[in-house]
Amino acid sequence: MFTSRIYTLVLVMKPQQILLGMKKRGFGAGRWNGFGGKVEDGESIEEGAKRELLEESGLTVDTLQKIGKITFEFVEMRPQWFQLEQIPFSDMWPDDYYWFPLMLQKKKFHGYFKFQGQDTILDYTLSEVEIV
Ligand code: S76
Repeated sequence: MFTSRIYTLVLVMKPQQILLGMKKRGFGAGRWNGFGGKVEDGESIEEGAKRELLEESGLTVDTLQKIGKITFEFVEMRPQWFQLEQIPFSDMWPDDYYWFPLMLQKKKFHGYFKFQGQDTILDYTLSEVEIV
């Protein structure tokens, strides 16, 4: 088995655009991503999400919508607006290709992705849910 750790991922949307940030170093470097990170001791998931959003994008928000929960398993991690028709999937985490369409359709979902390294999805499940 594996020990799990809770991370947040915040996607900021306008009607026709999504805000992504290019990860500069470390895990996921070179890929466009939402904003987020580890939830710290003593903070709620939503507090952690808002803190990371502020640290990484400079944005503050009053409310966040829960859109999904994904479990990732790894065998062994300059904000920019994008048109929704021009999301740079080839320079993002490969799982995003699967769950972004659900997010863009305002669907809620549960996913599981098993990775080998940072590029290869060995297994995955993805399903729509009523309650995240
Ligand atoms: O969209 C994603 N953001 C991450 O930080 C990691 N996907 C992902 N997959 C491992």
